[in-house]
Amino acid sequence: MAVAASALAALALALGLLLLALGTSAVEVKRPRGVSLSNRHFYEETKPFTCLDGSKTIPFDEVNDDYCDCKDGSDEPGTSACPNGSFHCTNAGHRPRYIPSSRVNDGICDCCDTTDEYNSGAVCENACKEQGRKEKETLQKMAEVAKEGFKLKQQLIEEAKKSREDKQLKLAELQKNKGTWEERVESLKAVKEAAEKPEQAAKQIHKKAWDEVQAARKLEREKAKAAETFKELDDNEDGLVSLNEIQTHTELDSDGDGVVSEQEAKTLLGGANQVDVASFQEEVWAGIQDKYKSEAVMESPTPPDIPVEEEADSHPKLRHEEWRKDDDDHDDDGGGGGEEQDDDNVDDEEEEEDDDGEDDYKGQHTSYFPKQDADEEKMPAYDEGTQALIDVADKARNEFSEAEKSLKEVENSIGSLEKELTVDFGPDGEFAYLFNQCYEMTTNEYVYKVCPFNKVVQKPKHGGSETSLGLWGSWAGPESNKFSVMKYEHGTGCWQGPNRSTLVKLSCGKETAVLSTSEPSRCEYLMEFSTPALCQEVMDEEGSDHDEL
Ligand code: MAN
Repeated sequence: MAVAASALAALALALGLLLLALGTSAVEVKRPRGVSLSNRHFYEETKPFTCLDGSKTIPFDEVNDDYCDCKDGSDEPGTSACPNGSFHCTNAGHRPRYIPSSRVNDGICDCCDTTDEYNSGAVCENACKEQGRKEKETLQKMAEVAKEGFKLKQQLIEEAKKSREDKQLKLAELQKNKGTWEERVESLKAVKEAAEKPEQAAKQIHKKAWDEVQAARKLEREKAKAAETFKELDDNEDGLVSLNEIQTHTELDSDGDGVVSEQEAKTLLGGANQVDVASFQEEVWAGIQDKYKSEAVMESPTPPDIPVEEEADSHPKLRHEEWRKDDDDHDDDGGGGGEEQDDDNVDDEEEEEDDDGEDDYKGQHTSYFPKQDADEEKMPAYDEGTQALIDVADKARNEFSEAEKSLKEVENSIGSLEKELTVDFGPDGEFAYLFNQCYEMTTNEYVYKVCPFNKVVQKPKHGGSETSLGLWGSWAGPESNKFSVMKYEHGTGCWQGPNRSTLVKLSCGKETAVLSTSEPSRCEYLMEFSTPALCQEVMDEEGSDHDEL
C-alpha cells in the first residue's frame, strides 16, 4: 500500500494524537457548545464576549442564542445561526473536527460523537470509537509500509553511493583508456597511410600495364573487325574495296538521299577510288564503322518473335555463345586488395550488361562481332609483390578501423556515464536505482511505460506504434517535497494541441511500480508511481514524542 509523501511526515504525529485520544478517557472541560478546547478561553461565562475578529462585544448570554451577532460567526459556535460559523466536534475516541455550522441540527449526523445533531430529532450513534479503530489500523498499516520502505530506502542509498563511486572510478579509467586509444588510433593511422602509399603505387603500375594490354587488345579487335568488313565489302575478292562496292551499302549514305553516290563513296574511301586492306583499316574503317551494317547480319533470318522465356529456353546456346560472348563479370576485381580495380575494358561496341538478353536481337549489328573471352576482360590478379603490399595495407586498415571502433565505444561509454552522473537522483541518490529501468501498466486501451529519467511512452494494446508522452524533464514537486513529482515533457505533438507531457507522482511504497495512469486533460498524462525511495522515517509508538502533545 502506498502512502502519500506529504502525509508521511504527519503520520507519526497523527498516530500519536490518535493513540493519545484513544488511550485517554475524555475529560469534559466545560465550554459553550461547538467551541474547541483551544478556543475555550475566549468564551468566559463571567465576561462579555468579544467576537473573535474583534469587531463587536456582546453580553455572554448572547453566545449561542441562535442569533448571529458577530460577522465572523464566532458568537454562534453551537448553532446554525451564522452562515459562516464553524462547529467543533470533540469526537472523543477519534479525531476532533470542525464542520460548517449550517450542518448543525440539519438532520444528518456529521460528527461521529453525534454532537452536531442535539436538537434535530435525528438518531445518531456514536461511531467515534469504531472510526478511530479503523483509522488506527489504516495508519498502522501505512506506518508499517513506511517503515519497511524506509529500510529499503537506506539500502538504496547505500547501493547508490557504492554504484556512484564505482561509476566515477570507471569513468576515470575510461578517460585514461581514451587517451591510450587516441594515441593508438593516431599511430595506426600513420601506419595505414604509410602502407597505403606503396600499395597505391604498385596498384597503379599494375593498372597501367593492364590498361595498355586492354588498349592493345582493343586495337587488335578493331583491326580484325576492319579486316572482316573489308572481306565482306570486297565482293569481287580482288583484294581491294572499290567505289561500287562501297555504294552497295546504302546505310553509308551521308546526304540522306538513300543512295551512296560515287562522290560520297570516294569521300568515304578518303579520296581514293579503291583501297587495300591496310588503308581500309587505317583510314576508312573509323569513318564508317558506326553506320556500317554487316551483310551477314542483314542476311541472317529475323529472330522469331517469341516470348522471352521460351526464347531463352530454345536458344540458350545461340544467345550465349554466338551473340553474347561477352557475358562476363566486369566487376570482378581480379583478386586481392578489396579496393576498386576499375579496369577500363568495356568496349565501345558493348551493350549494357543485360542478363535476360531480351534486347539482343534488336541490337544485333552492334553485337555481331564476337567479343573476347571473359577471362580476357578481367584484370589479372596482382603480382605477388603488389599483393603483398595490399595485404599489408589491408591489415593496417583493419587495425586502424578496429582501433577507431574501440575509441568510439570508449567515448560512448564516457558520454553515457557522464550523463548518468549528472542526473539528480535525490538528496541521497535514493532514486538512482530507477535509472535504466522501465515500469509498465496496461489499461483497457494502452500499455503505458515509464523509464525513469528517460521517457514515458504509450502503446496501443492491440498493435500500433509507440507514442512519446514525454522525455525526462525535471523534478517538479512542491518546494517542500520536490522529489515527489517527475515531469516528462516534449512528447509527440497532440493534434491541434500541445506536445504530450506527463507528471509522475511518486509515493512511498515497498514496491516499485506504476499504480495508475490517467489523462486528466487531453495529451496531459498523470501516473502514480510507488517507490521506497520516497519513504520517510516513521517514529514507532515508543519512539514518538506524543506524550508532549
Ligand atoms: C491518442 C492517445 C490519446 C490522446 C489522443 C489525442 O489517441 O495518445 O491518449 O488523447 O491521441 O488525440
